[in-house]
Amino acid sequence: LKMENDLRRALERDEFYLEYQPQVQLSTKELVGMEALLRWQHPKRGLVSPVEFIPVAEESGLIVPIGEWVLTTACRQNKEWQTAGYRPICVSVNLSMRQFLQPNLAGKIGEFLKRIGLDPCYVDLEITESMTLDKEKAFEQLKRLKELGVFISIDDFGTGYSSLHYLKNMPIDRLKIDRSFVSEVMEDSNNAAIVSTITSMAHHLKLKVTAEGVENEDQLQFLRQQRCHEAQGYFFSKPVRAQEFENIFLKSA
Ligand code: G
Ligand code: G
Ligand code: MN
Ligand code: NA
Repeated sequence: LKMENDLRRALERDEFYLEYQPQVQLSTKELVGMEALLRWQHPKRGLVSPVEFIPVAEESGLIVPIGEWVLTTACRQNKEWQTAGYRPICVSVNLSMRQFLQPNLAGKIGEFLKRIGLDPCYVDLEITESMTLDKEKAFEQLKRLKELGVFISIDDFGTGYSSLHYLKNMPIDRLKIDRSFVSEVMEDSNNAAIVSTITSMAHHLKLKVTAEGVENEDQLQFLRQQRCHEAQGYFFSKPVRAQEFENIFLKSA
């Protein structure tokens, strides 16, 4: 309850900020995207992990205004960088369950993007497998978002409820292989088999596939051999603040 009250004030007190983590195309080593990750600088507790506060925000409904802040801030930032003349890249934003199930989500996002002048093709919405449990609702939401022209990714793929049926039928664009499979891919042959199978399946289904949590060159090499499209992880960079992202990744791209 204490955290809930603190969260309630965090938006107006400007305690949130975003970090960005690069996403790299493996065939060209080109920067193609960035994932926006929410950070909360609590005045007394210091930096609080989203793992701690997102569930509280979700439970209380505060995730809706907080998620809206994340989405609008990340999209404005992306537009700002395009206006500054950097080569356009896509920004990935994590959606929570409540946000995803909001009526007229696509309408609101569409209006906002039009207002700031950002092409929807530079926005990627990350949802998790569990959000598609209610198949009909999820299908309707995804259909509207796809009509809008944004990109849809399944985050943490392989850790949740994944029926092959929904992969075949849901209008999605990309699978993000969960980092638990990538992390030991060189040591654990089961992980190697899982990564290889997900990548191959993505190719057959004409989906993009991104590996998360890439931390070393060996993993990268393995992923290239599997023809995985993109990668993200500490090997390239941890998530960093906007200014640092611009200095390190945009100015050199
Ligand atoms: O960046 P970090 O490893 O601390 O993130 C931990 C978890 O919090 C991840 O599962 C990530 O998806 C989630 N997360 C980070 N930012 C957001 C956000 O803006 N919205 C939601 N719903 N989840 C987020
Ligand atoms: O669930 P989601 O994929 O949104 O989580 C992203 C989180 O994973 C981020 O909070 C980020 O801090 C973390 N992360 C990103 N790259 C790596 C990595 O290479 N290794 C580990 N252990 N965590 C990572
Ligand atoms: Mn994510
Ligand atoms: Na993940």
